[in-house]
Amino acid sequence: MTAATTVPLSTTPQYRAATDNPANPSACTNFYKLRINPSNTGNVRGQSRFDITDDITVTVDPSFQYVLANGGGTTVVAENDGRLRGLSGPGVDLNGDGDLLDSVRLYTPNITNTHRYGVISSVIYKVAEGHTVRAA
Ligand SMILES: [Ca+2]
Ligand SMILES: [Ca+2]
Repeated sequence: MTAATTVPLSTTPQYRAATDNPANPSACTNFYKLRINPSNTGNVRGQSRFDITDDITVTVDPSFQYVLANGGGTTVVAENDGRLRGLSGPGVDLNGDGDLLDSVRLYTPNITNTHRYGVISSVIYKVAEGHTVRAA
């Protein structure tokens, strides 16, 4: 009879590759705080109408939309990646374990800032009493 050999779960290839293993840099990608997308949004609209003649009316409706938004996102970065080394540095020990050999998932959100201008205008022509044509 031989003694059973126990292999720690954390050393099996299946566990190291598991998506719920925090030591796996490709894991934990569904953590909701990495996907938040707050947004500051503002909209301003104007309305104007010009009666050019008794039969012709022009409308001009300008608008402006401002959006500053965060799309969330992550990137797995090696501790000796060029973005961390700079021109001549060795890198950064991101996980604090004393070496520069690891890859760590970093929060790398994408930011968008949009200024959207718009104008909607039309010309309304009264062909006859009760009949109008509008081109917008
Ligand atoms: Ca390290
Ligand atoms: Ca290490």
